Amino acid sequence: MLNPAANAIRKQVLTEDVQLKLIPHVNRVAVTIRRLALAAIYQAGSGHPGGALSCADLLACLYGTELYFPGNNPAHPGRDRFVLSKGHAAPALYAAWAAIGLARHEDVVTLRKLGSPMQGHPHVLDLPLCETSTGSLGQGFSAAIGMALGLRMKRLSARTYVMLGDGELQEGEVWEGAMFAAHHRLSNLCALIDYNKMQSDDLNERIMGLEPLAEKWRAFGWHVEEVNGHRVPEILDALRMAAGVADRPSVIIAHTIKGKGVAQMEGNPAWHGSVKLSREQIEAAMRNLGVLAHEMEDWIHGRIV
Ligand SMILES: Cc1ncc(C[n+]2csc(CCOP(=O)(O)OP(=O)(O)O)c2C)c(N)n1
Ligand SMILES: [Mg+2]
Repeated sequence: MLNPAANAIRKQVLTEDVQLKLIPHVNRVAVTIRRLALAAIYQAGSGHPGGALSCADLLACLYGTELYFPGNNPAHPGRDRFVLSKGHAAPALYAAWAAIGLARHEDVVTLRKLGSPMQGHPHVLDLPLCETSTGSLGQGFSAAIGMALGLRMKRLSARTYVMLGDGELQEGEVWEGAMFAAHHRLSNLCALIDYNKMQSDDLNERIMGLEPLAEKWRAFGWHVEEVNGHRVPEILDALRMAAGVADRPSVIIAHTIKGKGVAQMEGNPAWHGSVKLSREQIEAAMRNLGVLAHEMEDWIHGRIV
């Protein structure tokens, strides 16, 4: 069921004026996420590039526009929550913070270094912007559901967003959470699935298939939107539709490409992680992402402000 405001909100996203301003902005955020996440993984000598690149456009939509921080204060109790349940994509999360000015680019490239708060998986005690530690697949989803319930109990209108990998959906915990959230009609909860069709070493369908995925979520009592996870207008539209659903949680199944944006990585499970990028590989990747020769050193060292 949609609440009456939903169509109005939807129209707002689709007006030409909003599209003209918002979409180029979100696309720029996505480019920064991809470049900076890869620079960080290169500098660390280890990390998960494939799943960081596949979720970059989703993160750009969330941090570029969707997440609401009252007074621009990301610590405000009334802030929207975001949980990266697929915590191994942490470099993309840190890069998203930097892309909108919540973190410094130069800090993102300290990824996985001794003493850095920006470790390979997000740590709640080290990172003020992190809502809960993640990395053990499935757990972030449960924590996010608890946050959504807590917000409702406190009568706060903030929303909770949580991103899961498709391989992560093989965790039994996810389906217990899905039942719980639907039972409690947590309409302030929106899950995004980075459906890149791959997990660690191979295609999901060769390990443990997920289809029919949309039907499964519907059967569990969720509102389902299905989008191309690299098309910003589609993602924004789905987020608005989800915000308008009043009686159940929503899930956005985002069809994505693992390694999106970098030719050598696209659709190749070898780039899941944990991989070390050579100098030639990072330069080729940066060129794919539109970095010009004279900008190369600055991007690789996180010197862009
Ligand atoms: C409980 C748990 N089991 C195993 C792992 C190791 N692991 C890290 S990433 C990954 C694959 C995840 O695949 P997917 O969710 O599809 O992530 P993406 O394709 O977005 O990188 C696995 C098995 C883990 N982090 N947590
Ligand atoms: Mg995957």
